[in-house]
Amino acid sequence: MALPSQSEEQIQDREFLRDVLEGLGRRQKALPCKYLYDETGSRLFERICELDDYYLTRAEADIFSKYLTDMARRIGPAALIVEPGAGNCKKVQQLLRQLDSPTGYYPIDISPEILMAAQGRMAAQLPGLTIRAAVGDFSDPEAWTGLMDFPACKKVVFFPGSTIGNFSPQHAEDLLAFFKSMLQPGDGLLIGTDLVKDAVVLERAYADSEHVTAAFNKNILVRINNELNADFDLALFAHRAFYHPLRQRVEMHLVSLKTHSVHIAGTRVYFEEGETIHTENSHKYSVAGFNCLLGKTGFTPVCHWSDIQRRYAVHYAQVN
Ligand code: AVI
Repeated sequence: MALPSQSEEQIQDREFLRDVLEGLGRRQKALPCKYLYDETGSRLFERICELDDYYLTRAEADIFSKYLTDMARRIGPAALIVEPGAGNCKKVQQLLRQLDSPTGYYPIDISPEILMAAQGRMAAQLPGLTIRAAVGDFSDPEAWTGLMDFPACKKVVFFPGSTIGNFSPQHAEDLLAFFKSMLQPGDGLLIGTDLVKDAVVLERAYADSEHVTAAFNKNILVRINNELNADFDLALFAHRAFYHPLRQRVEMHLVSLKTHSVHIAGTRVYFEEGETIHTENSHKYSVAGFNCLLGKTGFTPVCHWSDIQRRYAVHYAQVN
């Protein structure tokens, strides 16, 4: 097999290369799930959200439609909504419309393009609402400094989509504790979690019959090929997703279908037949388990709303 022409020095995204080589150098090969989301990955994820098998998005939307008035009542008047990882800011709109005289909206996202486009759309759709977008990593205190431009008021962190599930339990605890550190007593957290359920339902959601999740998972290899001058043969990897009941999480892997090697910016990486690259965890919570996590991080669980089939929950918690 010919060595790729582009050497390590010519790669633009050094951090991506470092993370990939470090992850693929481990005994259990792994890649950070944040790399699933380039432009193609984000588009594939949007398609996943529309799949019948991926019930999470619909269950959450049903909960919001049904209990919006109650949520707005719990939050109360003149609140400032902060949305870490806001993306296209779509989900928050019906909440902002329902709230009594919201003080403003503060979306935080790493992508300036997506955020600016969303800010423009929202300004047109919700005239009169003060929006101040912050470009940055939402786990960095720097991204939250713009909150000081708003008058003192109740703040509510809005974190939908079961995004918290993609963090390990320890990182989820650290992230919630960080959110809490950015808030004051009486401020709130409105957060979505996927609930523990039957493994068959969970596995269908992450190994859908239309193979969109498989394409989403394999896209990480396409990205490594394109950006890190690698020669992954996609036909030699299969998508696998399974529920791990003890860890209460769905794991996503790419399985090597035969023993072979791959070059990444001049470094050779070996794969045994059946060896996997672990690409994502999606943790599932019971309501009691999530309340326990909230309690550990300085939040008091106030209430939660669930769909009829109890597949998903939206929790409201307050800072002690
Ligand atoms: C973004 N996140 C909440 C999704 C999830 O369900 O864990 C990502 C995803 N991965 C495969 N399908 C969806």
